[in-house]
Amino acid sequence: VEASIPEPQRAAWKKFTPKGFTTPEEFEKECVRHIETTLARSLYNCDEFATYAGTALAFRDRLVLDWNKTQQNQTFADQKRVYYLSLEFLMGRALDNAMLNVGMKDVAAKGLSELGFRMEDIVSQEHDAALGNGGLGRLAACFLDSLASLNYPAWGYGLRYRYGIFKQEIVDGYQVEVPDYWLDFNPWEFARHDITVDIQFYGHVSKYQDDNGTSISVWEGGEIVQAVAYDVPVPGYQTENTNNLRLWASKAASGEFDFQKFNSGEYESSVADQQRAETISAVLYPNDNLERGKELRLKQQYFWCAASLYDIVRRFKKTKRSWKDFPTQVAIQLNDTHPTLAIPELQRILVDQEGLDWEEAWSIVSKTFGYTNHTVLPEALEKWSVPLFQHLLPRHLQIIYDINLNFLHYVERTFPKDRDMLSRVSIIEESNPKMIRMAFLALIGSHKVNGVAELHSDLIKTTIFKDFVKVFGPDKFTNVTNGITPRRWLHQANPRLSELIASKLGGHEFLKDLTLLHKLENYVDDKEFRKEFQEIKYANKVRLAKHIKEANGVSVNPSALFDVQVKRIHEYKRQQLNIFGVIHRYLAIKAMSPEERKKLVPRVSIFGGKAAPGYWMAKTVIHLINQVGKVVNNDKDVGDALKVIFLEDYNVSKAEIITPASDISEHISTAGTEASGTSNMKFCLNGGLIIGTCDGANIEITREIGENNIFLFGNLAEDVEDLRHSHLYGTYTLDSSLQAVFDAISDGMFGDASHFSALVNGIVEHGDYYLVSDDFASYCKTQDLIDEAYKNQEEWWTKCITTVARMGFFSSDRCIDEYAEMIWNVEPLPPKQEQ
Ligand code: GPV
Repeated sequence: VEASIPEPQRAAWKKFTPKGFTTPEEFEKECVRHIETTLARSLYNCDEFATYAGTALAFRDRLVLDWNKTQQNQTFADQKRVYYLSLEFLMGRALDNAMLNVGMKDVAAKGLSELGFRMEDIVSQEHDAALGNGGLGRLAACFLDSLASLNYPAWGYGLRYRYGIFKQEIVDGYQVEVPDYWLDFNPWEFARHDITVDIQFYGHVSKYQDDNGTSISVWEGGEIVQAVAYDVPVPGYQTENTNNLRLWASKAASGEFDFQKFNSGEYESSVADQQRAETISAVLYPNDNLERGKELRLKQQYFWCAASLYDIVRRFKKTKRSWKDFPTQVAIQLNDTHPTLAIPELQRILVDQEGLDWEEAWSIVSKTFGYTNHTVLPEALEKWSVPLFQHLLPRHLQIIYDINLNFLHYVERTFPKDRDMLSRVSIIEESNPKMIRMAFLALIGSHKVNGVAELHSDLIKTTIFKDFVKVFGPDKFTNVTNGITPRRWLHQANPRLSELIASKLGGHEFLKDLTLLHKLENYVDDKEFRKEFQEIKYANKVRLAKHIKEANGVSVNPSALFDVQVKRIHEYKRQQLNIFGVIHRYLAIKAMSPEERKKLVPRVSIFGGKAAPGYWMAKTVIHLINQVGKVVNNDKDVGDALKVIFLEDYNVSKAEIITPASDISEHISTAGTEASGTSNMKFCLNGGLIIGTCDGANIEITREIGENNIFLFGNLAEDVEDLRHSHLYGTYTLDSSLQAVFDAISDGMFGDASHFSALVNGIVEHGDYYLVSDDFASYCKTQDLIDEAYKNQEEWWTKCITTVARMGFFSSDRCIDEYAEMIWNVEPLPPKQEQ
């Protein structure tokens, strides 16, 4: 690689390469310099936001220096890199993370206080980067943190949405969506106006003969949109290694400005055309575990895949290696099926543009990709209609047909007796219109397919991908159980617990090797340790109570049992089961004497989460929760015994306040529906217990922490199908306590009952698909067990501490090491030591 500054001049250059700050004074100098120059503010108009901005810019400078060195090191090292393609990166705030990762938070806190500000106030000025819906997007963010912290040469590729996930407001108990314009001030990105890719859409395919008489396909006509790169530095923890997250923004291609229109006075409509190009990356689709087949979404997917692959191929070509080396230099991981178009796109580049023959190209393609599946829910499996696809991406449709043809020929040869097999495994579903099954394409074009927890990885092999296990053999399928980064979800969200653990384990090494937590088992009976552990939980609850008071105007008792369910609102996640349980509890309280009520364990039921804007049932659940809260929280008979809170606009930064403050959190999906869940891991790591079904990662959490430390209930995945059948065709009666809850709702106890009839009828009349009634009795019984367990405080805290000690397995570092070894075959690249 050629340096742009000639050797004789490099000394001058190096002399002035910034070194960054190390003391509070040096930090203050940088912070104030940015406030006064970069931001053009002064002593007289510097508020908390400007101070946040100055602090962020000072740390950004530091990250950029590390980022530059890392990228140079990766280029010189010339070893295999990982590319993580995800339509969602739910990053949250960056400043706190950056300060902790470079080990300078204390320095900055001292500097800020000398300037007259408190760290907490400054950190909370930052707008969340919310380019994701829920678990899938947050997993991608945890993975970036681990990849950087473990020194893997890795890039993330995504879209730079102008609007992230909407902001949720609760108005009269209903969800209202407000656009999240987050780019007013974003110091964490670097616009690379010189790194652009032209992306083609529409048009047609022509066939030509080349000089040797072979026919070549050329995609012609249509329109061009330009992709512009925006780079976000991703710092590792206690390492100089700083990786890159490249996000693409769309704009009108240069030369696309319509001078015809301009000259004929249609200037405004010409500008409108420009804006149309920008809509591709304008907004994140707000659906979680649901696919809706919109053309603009397909455009987003192709735009992002094509830009990313162009970039990856361009970088590979600089190495001057032969194409057969591509899979030894490049690993691309597909985060769900959203980036599946990268498969036909790479095949197109190799065949149409680089002139490889089909077989050679396909062998490269199918060694390069790995595909992670995140759901078995049928409504979430992506399918694109063939006519739409034909219109937007005509050449890719041909390529997919050829991939399918070759694949089906192989299947036919291998299973000559099973005639139905072909239609079952075909990438094309023979419906009207025909549909392209993206999960099948992703699977066929990848060398490994993984699920995200053991149960889920088993389920994909027996349900949606059953036939493919026969075709490819079981070794193509594997499991990588999800994990979370302990840096954000322990050290940053719960600094006091992190320090307590460090004081016992002799330092913060556990943040890099979370299995070291097991040593905490030595302190389970340590009086002093237990006391501090409890005090920390209590302080975290006080902090959340303060937030609830400010946000909801309701006073909650920090000594009550905090029962939390925060996640996207979805029928399969069963917030309805939780709120029906709350109503059941309320009815029981109302039936008690004042003496009996005094003996109860006071409880605060806390909910949070967004509903997709078009998901009426989910919105009804939010409305019901708020209506129940209104009644319960104002009922003098109830007092502290029960409070019901819906926290508005649940997001990553709120999760950092909520997670450390729970006593019990709820992970109660119908068995077999939640692929993994990751917040279950976050709550346990912060010393909260969980109530859950035998689903997703709950099962492995139980195995790790022991079944005495978790409250499991409900039917098993293996029984779900039969139960559903019995609802529809068998003899079946509704659970009687649930009937009492429904009676209270229809009596109008929580307002106009007609508002909730669809919710109730889904269970009573339409087959109770999510088995709320089947699990209700065991859910309520388990909630009673929790009350009993909480009364025995000594045992309770033993459970909590033991849980933390046994959570080592669930670090996303373990996860990334597993991907690296089993799927990517990449090695870490430690930063070069400065000479
Ligand atoms: I597919 N997940 C998500 O957040 N959004 C989606 O569109 C799809 C999956 C989630 C799963 O629901 C969780 O169980 C899982 O823990 C998470 O992806 C990460 O794997």
